[in-house]
Amino acid sequence: MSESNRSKSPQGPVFSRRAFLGRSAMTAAAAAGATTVSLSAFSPSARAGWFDKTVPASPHEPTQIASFYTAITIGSGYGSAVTALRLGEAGVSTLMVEMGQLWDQAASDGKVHCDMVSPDARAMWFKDRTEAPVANIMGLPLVDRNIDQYPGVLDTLNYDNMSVYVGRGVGGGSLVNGGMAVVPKREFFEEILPDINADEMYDSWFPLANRMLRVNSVSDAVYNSDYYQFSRRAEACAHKAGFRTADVPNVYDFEYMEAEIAGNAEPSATAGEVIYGNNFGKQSLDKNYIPEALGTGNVTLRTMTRVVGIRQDANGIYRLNLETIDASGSVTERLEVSCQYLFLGAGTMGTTELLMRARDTGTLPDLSDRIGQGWGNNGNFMVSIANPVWNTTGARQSGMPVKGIDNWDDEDAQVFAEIAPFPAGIETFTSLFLAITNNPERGYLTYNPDADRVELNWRADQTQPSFDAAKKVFDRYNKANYSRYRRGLFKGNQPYADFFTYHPLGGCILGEATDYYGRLKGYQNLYAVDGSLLPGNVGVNPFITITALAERNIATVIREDLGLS
Ligand code: FAE
Repeated sequence: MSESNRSKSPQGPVFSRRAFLGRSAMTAAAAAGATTVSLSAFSPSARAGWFDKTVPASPHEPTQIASFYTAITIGSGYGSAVTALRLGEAGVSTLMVEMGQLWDQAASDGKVHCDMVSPDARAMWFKDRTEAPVANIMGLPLVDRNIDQYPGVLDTLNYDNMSVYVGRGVGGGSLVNGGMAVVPKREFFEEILPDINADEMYDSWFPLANRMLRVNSVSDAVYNSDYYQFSRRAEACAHKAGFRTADVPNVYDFEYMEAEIAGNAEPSATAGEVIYGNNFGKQSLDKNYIPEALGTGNVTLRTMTRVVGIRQDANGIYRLNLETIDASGSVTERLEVSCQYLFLGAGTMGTTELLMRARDTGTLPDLSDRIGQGWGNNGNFMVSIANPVWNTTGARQSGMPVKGIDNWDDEDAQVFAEIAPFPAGIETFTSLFLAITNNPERGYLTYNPDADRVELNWRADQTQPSFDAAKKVFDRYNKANYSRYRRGLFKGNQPYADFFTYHPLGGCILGEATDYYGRLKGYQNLYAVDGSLLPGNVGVNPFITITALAERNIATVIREDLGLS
């Protein structure tokens, strides 16, 4: 863990007057759009469940946009949010296009997001049933629920042998993630990206990302509360087995969590809220970068609008086809918008899909044949452990992990296993780990013209290196603690989950499909800015690296390509 990640409290003021203006701009745009519960909330499907179902808010009507902007950023996750802010600060008229909604309106239960215990339509992006990563409690399928289709906050892209979880809405993955904000070990960063100046990254860009995202660490008072018994227990067991543990910083505000625990603030992380969004406490991008960007007065946000096609005119101008949808998913408007500089921040899967579609259908035929290559799952591998009865883990658990077993320096079993909560509301004697392993296996994406989407080519046996490494660590853990592997939590009844990832990376790798600043080969003024740039595996949770690289890249692009400072 790097020193810069150890700070106990967020450094420096990042809530500027500009962010305040930006937040007001978001609210004003929203107010101009729709009422909180509009007609579609009275649709037959909503009425059918009138007495027993929460009625979600109707998404805001999208803001009107012009036909040309100097720059467009696609998506509103980490890469896009950083890019939009820095372009806005440089005075560049910029449009940010996001397919999901702005999550700031309460549903009929008074809350913006639902929790994990009783999820509803708000949970998932147009699905009939939730798809929680831990689907069962002790073998019983008690976790997932049938839900109404709605533009919810979490999406699963299901491919053969691998499901990819992604966030949908203003803020992208920051809305649904566990907030773990980890700077990679420098040695590993230098190994995977040898051509990026590591001094610059570690002296400037990682600290900037930490500061902007308000990364902080758990306080002793919070860590010693009931809500982290699960973590203290697993740490003690890890130490007994001879492993080191490390702090895992987070963007969840631990002062807020302390107030939650004391009963002085609305509970969020302590009330089973994470993967379907947090109502309070989490510093997601809609609380920092995005309002800052809108507050510059140069950035416009268009929600519920998906970019479906990209082409280039002879004069170099990019033309984008957009589709706007409503709460039912029906297309309400099709429009075209153009720009001089185009930044793709639609996430690893979204950016790669847009580029492969453009290359393979001939609208941007000169894109590199490296696009779609080098996809990795960041070595994600979940493990569940059954503790002996004297090792209780607690009925009350905070949703934000704060510690991990750090076995990365062991060449035979390179594992960083974060101690994850299992907030079932009862004592389960279960410890859960999200292990990040050094899996060198890579998949690739192909564009399927019939389905008009990309397919992930990933064989089931490609998770074997993760399995082998994790097994070495947890066999030793179990032996020292009289614990054993716990079945009954994951699909397939294995004590581990290797069939999904929260961390899809690659597809437009720096230095392969792009230059070392994300400029896509074959075209000018066309950039990838998100997780697709990273080579499949960063050894830790990726959003700090995505943010820091986006900061580094856009600083150079603004200076060199736009001739601004
Ligand atoms: P991302 O955040 O995925 O944003 C892309 C955005 O583009 C989304 O809002 C999309 O809706 C939008 N989009 C996609 N296609 C289009 C289109 N065609 N037109 C318009 N908009 C589009 O991109 N990482 C950590 O570092 N720590 C964690 O604790 C952690 N926990 C996670 C837990 C979960 C459940 C999940 C799903 C992810 C987690 N991650 C975590 C991963 C992290 O959130 C992810 O790496 C970043 O969000 C990726 O950032 P990007 O900028 O690449």
